Amino acid sequence: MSTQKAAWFPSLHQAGEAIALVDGERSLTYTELNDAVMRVVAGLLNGEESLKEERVAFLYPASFDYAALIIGVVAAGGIAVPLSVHASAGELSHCLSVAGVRRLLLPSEMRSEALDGVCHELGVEQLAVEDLPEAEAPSALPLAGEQGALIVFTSGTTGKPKGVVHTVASVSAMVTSLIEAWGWEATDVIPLFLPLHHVHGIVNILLCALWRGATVDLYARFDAEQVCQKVADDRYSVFMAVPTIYVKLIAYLKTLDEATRDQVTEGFANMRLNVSGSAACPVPLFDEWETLTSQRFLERYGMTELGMALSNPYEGERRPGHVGQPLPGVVIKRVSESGEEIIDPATPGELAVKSRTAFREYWGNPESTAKAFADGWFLTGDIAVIDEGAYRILGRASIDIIKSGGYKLSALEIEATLLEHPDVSEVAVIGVPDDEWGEIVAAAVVLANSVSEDDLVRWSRERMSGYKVPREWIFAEALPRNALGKVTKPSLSAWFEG
Ligand code: MCA
Ligand code: AMP
Repeated sequence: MSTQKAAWFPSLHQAGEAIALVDGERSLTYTELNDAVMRVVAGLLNGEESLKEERVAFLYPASFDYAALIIGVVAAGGIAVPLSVHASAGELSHCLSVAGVRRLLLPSEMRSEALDGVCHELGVEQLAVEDLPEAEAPSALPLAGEQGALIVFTSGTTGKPKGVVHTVASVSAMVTSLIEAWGWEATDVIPLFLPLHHVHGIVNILLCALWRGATVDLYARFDAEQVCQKVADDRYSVFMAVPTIYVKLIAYLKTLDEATRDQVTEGFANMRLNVSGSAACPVPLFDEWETLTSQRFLERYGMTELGMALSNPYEGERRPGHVGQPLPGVVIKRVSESGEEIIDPATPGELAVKSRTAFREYWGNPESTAKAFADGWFLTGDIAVIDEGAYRILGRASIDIIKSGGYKLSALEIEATLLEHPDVSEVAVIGVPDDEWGEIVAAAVVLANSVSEDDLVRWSRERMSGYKVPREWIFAEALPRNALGKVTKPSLSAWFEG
């Protein structure tokens, strides 16, 4: 047992024999988690005193190793770069090179010829957690608040995904503010089936639960049947998901016989909290969930760069279609296109935010970092009004940002990839409304040579994550353009409606 503790993570000192993580039949206590974290710390440092913001990437599914890495890399003074297990080799190459990664930790089953090629080209060493050298952890692990802790990638309206750098202070603030606002207790048990390369899964679920000494059940992916069995057993006290998952849960519940369905809905009813976020929760979904489970969603609004900014109250009125009020420590104003503050609550304005949870920079991209702020206010690109004291998100300022199943996707990034196809001469990508996914990706394509939709899909899947590949395609002679030659995307929506 290690006597060393990771200074920034209080539960590792306190929670002892309580269960931190459950993975199928196996469980890990906090003492064991601390040991695993300390092995990672010692192995990565291998005699050095600090990783000095080395970006250590990892490609692990939800697992004990993932948890030890995300805490251990930070405790050792490094920046944790959790990568998507669904990403293509090209997407991983972009992330590794933007973040300047030298070491990538991954289990052997995640290795591939394509990734070997990428790592060889970039000079990235690949190793598994068990390959880390056995070494002595240093006696002290001091951390400064402004030190980088985490890089998560986010799509923007320009170019490829940017690496959002959170610091020890901003991650700690995200976690402690949610623990306080949503009443986390050490007795809480939560399922984790969201991807572990985004803030929702990483911070709101994994880090909040572990920081507080609660228990997390790990799932390789979302599987309604698996999760609902545990819900029916009253295993969980807290549930957090994106709206698409609640839509899928309702569809699954409808397939069950009445007695089984009652057990599951009772399991949800018995929880202390159901949270919906990452995308707008439609009011009919809010109402249907309440009718089925008696749970009124706590809907909140967040962003990779900010963590959570707005939240309906844990105690008090939770209003459907609204995202509540600023969390403690978050200051929000709404601005017009010319940057002036909008005072009238009913006039739509872009949300501009100051918060101790805000990111430090886009890694290696001072230009984008500077553009993201106006006088110290982070510009979210989301348009909102205030209805009787509660914020309501109307949509995004840019048509080029798509939200599908809670994933934020850049239309421009998808277009740029499709244009690499030798038979594609023009392409425009938009999000079209969809009851299950919020929006789905749709592409209008002008071909230089004939190619089938199936071939284009197959080709795309090798180059982008499955969730970025367009679900709807229209092949046209030309795209609608304005006098300046720019594609008029709003008019494209009508094509897909047809
Ligand atoms: C999967 N597919 C998708 C998506 N996800 N297509 C479009 N949009 C998606 N989001 C594809 C799969 O590749 C699959 O294709 C097909 O859809 C059907 O898969 P299915 O089994 O039905 O779906 P799934 O694989 O179970 O995924 C659905 C999901 C997933 C569980 C809802 O999309 C998901 O985990 N979303 C959450 C994303 C998230 O955590 N976002 C947070 C970022 P095929 O079978 O043909 O391969 S936002 C954030 O962090 C901020 C701070 C915030 O506010 O929270
Ligand atoms: P990401 O950049 O992936 O972290 O996604 C953040 C974006 O998700 C925000 O800028 C919003 O557009 C959207 N979002 C998150 N939560 C909500 C919500 N409750 N309602 C509407 N949009 C949301």
